[in-house]
Amino acid sequence: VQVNDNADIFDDLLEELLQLIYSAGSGVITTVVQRRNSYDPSTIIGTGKIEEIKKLVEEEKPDLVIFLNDLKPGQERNLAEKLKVKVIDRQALILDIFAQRARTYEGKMQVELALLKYLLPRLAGLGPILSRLGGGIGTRGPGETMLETDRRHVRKRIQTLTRDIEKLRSHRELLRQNRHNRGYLTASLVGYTNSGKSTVLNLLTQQNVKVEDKLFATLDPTVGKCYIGNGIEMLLVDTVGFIRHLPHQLAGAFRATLEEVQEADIIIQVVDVSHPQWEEQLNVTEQVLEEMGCDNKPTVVLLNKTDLLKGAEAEDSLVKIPNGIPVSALKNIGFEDLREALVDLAEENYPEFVKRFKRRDDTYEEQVYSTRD
Ligand SMILES: Nc1nc2c(ncn2[C@@H]2O[C@H](COP(=O)(O)OP(=O)(O)OP(=O)(O)O)[C@@H](O)[C@H]2O)c(=O)[nH]1
Ligand SMILES: [Mg+2]
Repeated sequence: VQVNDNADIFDDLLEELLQLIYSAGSGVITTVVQRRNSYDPSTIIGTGKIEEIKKLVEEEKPDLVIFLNDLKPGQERNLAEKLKVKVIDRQALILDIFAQRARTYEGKMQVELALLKYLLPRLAGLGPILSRLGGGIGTRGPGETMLETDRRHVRKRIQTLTRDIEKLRSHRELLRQNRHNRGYLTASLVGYTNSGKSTVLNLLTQQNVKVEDKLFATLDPTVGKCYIGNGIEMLLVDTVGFIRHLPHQLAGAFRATLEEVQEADIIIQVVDVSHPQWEEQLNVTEQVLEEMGCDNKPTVVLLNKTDLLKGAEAEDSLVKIPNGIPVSALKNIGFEDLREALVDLAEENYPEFVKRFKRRDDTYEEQVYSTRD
């Protein structure tokens, strides 16, 4: 539903929703848009539109109808009853992607926690709708087994998960302190989802993080060691991608990743400058960094995917972000400039640390570089 408060970015939000659906491994039969001055409180769309969609549902028999707008539990129920099909919103879709991608023990706990918090207010009255379902989006995670149990059970599980995650958190805290003691500065790769963070990490650290042309390919933080020059070694941390209007359950739940950013000595912002909305994506990232109190950390901005740009366009992004470093992670272009910038940042901001831990072995540099290329 396009309303006044989302009118200017509506098309882009819709395009992103389609990408999210593909990233969840699903497909789109058809898209229906309604322009209104305000949402209908009980169903957000109007009665005429409901009839139209109901007909489409009868003809096309989709597994589910996904709304771009956030739905309240009651609205979701009303729509599902009227349309006779499962209805979910963008938040549930993002949760589903996260549920598919989480790999580590902690990642899985975080996702389960987020799913349960999302489901709790929706448990009443879900029975007949959910039981009609086969597989696919919205059916993963604890949803179906939780139906038989009651809400008290869910609350208890939420408590347990919260406590266990807290325990793991203090463990991670220790690991991080260890990094400093062992002589590493840490740089966090942050940026909008699909901007190329994992590709950069793989390139610089010879890791093998899964790179995909999908939103939220990375969920669990990955760390790799990287020699940046001048005797300085750095740990690079790959993180979950940012997206506008991240479901708040997830923003909280993915503290694991966010904490990595908060604890980082240096931030490497990765921007996909070939994306038509890259400036807005950069704004979203900066806003989140600001909310996390990380906006004052030493930062480099990587203008990535410049291989997809024509000459003049690349200049254009450089004019807008004068300190940005144009690179192509796919083609390994521009990374000497990144290394230099990182050395400068490290020496400027952490001089004591650099002096104390400088590697003196001259052959080191050659070794590292010869394994690359
Ligand atoms: N043309 C081009 N494609 C790139 C470049 N860097 C990354 N890509 C592609 O962009 C897509 C996303 O890359 P990832 O490294 O997975 O992006 P990410 O930021 O880690 O994404 P999430 O983990 O999903 O948030 C992949 O298809 C990459 O191959 C680049 O410099 N040029
Ligand atoms: Mg990634």
